[in-house]
Amino acid sequence: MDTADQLQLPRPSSIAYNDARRVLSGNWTGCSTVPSRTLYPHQWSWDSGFVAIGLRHLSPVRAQSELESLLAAQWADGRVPHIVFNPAVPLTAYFPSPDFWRSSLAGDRAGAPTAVETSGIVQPPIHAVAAWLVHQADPAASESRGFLPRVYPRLVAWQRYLTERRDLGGRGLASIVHPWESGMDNSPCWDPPLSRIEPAATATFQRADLDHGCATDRPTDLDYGRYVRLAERYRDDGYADDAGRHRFAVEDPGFNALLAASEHALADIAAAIGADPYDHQVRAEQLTTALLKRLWSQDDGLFLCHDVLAGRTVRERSAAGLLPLILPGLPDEIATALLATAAGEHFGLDGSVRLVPSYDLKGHAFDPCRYWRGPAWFNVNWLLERGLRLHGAADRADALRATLLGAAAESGFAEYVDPFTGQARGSRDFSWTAALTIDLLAEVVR
Ligand code: 2M8
Repeated sequence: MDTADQLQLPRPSSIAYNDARRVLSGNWTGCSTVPSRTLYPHQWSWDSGFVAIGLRHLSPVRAQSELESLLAAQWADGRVPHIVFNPAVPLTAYFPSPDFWRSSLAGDRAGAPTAVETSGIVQPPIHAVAAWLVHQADPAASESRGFLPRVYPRLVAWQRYLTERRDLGGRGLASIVHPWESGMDNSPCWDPPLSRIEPAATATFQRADLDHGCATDRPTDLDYGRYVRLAERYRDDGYADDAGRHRFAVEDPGFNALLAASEHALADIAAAIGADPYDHQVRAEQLTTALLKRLWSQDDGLFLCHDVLAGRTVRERSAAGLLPLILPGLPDEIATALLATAAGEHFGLDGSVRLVPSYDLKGHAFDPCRYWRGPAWFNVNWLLERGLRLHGAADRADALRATLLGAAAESGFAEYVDPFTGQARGSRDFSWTAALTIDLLAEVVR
């Protein structure tokens, strides 16, 4: 494997670029990247997708390794776990630790690997999109290592797990079974379904996040108790996904938009390696149609979550509801309505915020500091930047790109920022913030 000082590909000369590169070098473990050396000292699933998208400009081999090390921990049922644990990291460094998830034992029937410990839940499926972008950055490097033929079967199995095992509502969409599966862990969208979960007593677990983060930026103990209870139940049920077993099942538009985008990417990958792209194209269309039919709210001009177990729409506006903008197959009137919503009073892209908040600026639960309840996140804004460009809003995309780059560098590559001021929140030297900075700068130079 190449070493940190080999991140030497030709690059735009900019202080931000070099600083971002330093963050990624510092967070590299030898085969993958930790999101943060302090708060998140293992490998996270969708983080690795975003990191690979940035790394492809620095070292295509390292970008490939980022994705392949994650996919090596895939379960036999196809799920790609949300955390792959590094055995060299002390158990107390992060909670819930491997001895909580007990994947190799509790996940036995679901086909958890035995060579590595992982969590048992998943995260949004950005991976096929990332693999295709990594390939495109240097097709020769990709072909010489057989990258696409190696990852394609694993990516297909991962997508099939989601479309087949996780269609818990039978409505053609994947459900998340834990708030952490959305990646937007503490969103107010989870409050109604979470309120039905009896929290684990705080005395029964020891949070590690508060050792590194400010309590006002992080979820409350009550929310944590509910996260823990849900994860325990899933684990004690052998991580089974059969009908009727889950206590939390929500169709999230952000998660499903990435699922559909990844089917488009799988179609591209299939065509590139001589496989048949047809099934992927059909699935991408079916997922887009299901998103429109099931989750679109004409009144809100936004996609909304659906609480499968309660059979109800969750009436909260989250940035996840804007993410279907990344899909090429959206009808024009839907894309136009989404662009208007992004620019309007709830998300402020008309200039009232620096970056799009994770949650409704006018919402009852809005908090500019607390984790996924208002702050702006760089991966969400990066996805929106692409969506704006895809749907003809190039000026807005350019402006968002400029603010993203400014806020990332000024905040010390923060995990998230206050959407109005850009003030840093959460951890600093955060990997996807650095990686997506590199990606945006590299794209400007092209
Ligand atoms: C956050 O989630 C983890 C649990 O997975 C945590 O709070 O401990 C989220 O922001 C998630 O989206 C992200 O992937 C993870 C690591 O950066 O941190």
